[in-house]
Amino acid sequence: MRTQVAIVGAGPAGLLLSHLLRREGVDSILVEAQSRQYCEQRIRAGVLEQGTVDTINEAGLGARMQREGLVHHGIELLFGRNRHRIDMTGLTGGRAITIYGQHEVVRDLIDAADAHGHHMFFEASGVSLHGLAGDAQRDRPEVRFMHQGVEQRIECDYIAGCDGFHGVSRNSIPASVLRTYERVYPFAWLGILAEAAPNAAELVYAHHERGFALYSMRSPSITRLYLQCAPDEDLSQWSDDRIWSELKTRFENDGGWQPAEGAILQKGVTPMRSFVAEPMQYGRLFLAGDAAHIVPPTGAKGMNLAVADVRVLSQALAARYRDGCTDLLDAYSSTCLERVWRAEHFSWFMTNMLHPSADDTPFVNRLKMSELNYVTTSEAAARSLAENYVGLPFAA
Ligand code: RFL
Ligand code: PHB
Repeated sequence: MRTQVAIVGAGPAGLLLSHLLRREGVDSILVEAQSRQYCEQRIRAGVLEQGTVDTINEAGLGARMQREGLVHHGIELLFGRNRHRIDMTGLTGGRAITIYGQHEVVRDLIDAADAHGHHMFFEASGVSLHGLAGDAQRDRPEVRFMHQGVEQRIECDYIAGCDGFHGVSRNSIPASVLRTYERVYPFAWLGILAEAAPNAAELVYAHHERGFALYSMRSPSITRLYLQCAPDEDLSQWSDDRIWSELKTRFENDGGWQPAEGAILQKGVTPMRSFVAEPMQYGRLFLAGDAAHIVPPTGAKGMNLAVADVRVLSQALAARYRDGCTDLLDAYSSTCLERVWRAEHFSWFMTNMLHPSADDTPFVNRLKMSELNYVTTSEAAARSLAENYVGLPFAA
């Protein structure tokens, strides 16, 4: 097979890229290791920045998100038994976030890809990348894989590595070329999905001496909650009763609010990591999304960064095919990394501020409380948090 851009991975990055390229008249073929159903049901992120919502709408893919997404204008920080609201919309000149599950985004993107006749291979195994170095005389980029027992090869001009943190793309780049930066946190999140109608209007990020807790939601009937836990936490030790009791303790407040309880539909443990690989390009291979960078979920930035990357990449590829100009492609890595490092800092900042850690000295504990007091009492500090949380605007 032959195409202009071979895309590896059907997460938000790979799927959205295939749509943005089609709209620019650029052909692509997408290769995914998992089944379509698995991709559509994987429960992950839930917060879409304004710029992510705008990008999905501009691509003509936002109809269901506009109907079912929950628009939020603020978040709450709970500490010292008090709830403090950050008025994101008021502090950012009208920007907001939308609560809409990542699996719903993925479902919408796959449905639209079907409708437009995108060429996609699910359940591909043994995916490997070849001819990346970019010397057009010698190297022809190629993606090889097995599909339904048949060996397949896609010849292409460029490969988009959108295959997440554990994919093959980043590891196809010679180690001597890549520089990586990493922090692994000494805690994780135990996340649940509960059949309970949300009884708070906005997300609640709670700092408690027993650990962080987050109140989020997916729809008018489903709540999503997280508890800070150990990275090697044994889920079998967490009965439903123990989870609810711990959540109630961590959300304790003088107003008496408690998260509404319901049947627990799903439980899981998410490790917390910050990671960046630079540069995000090697020859004909461009990394996008979690393949190049990971943020801890406290800043709700992961999926939004994936969307921002493919927005830049689609514009750069469009310029290359439209007028042969590779300036934007050459600048891809440095353009993306600017936003990536801002999000890395914000996610690290939110994570540190909100999670007590066994390693913290009493001095560090006091600093965290001071930071929480500052962002909830100083308009300047609150505005900085709000501007990062709703997401910085895209360059024109
Ligand atoms: P994905 O979604 O991991 O997709 C990569 C795809 O590549 C496939 N793949 C391969 N395909 C072919 N060949 C191979 N060798 C392959 N290896 C892997 C995989 O099967 C998969 O389909 O990466 P992408 O597209 O870059 O998207 C990134 C986001 O998924 C991720 O950043 C977010 O989920 C992170 N995240 C959050 N981000 C937000 O923006 N807002 C949030 O509120 C938020 N909350 C979260 C989160 C992540 C969480 N977890 C579970 C890590 C909350 C949690 C709990
Ligand atoms: C979620 O709803 O899954 C969620 C919300 C906010 C975060 C992380 C995850 O910061």
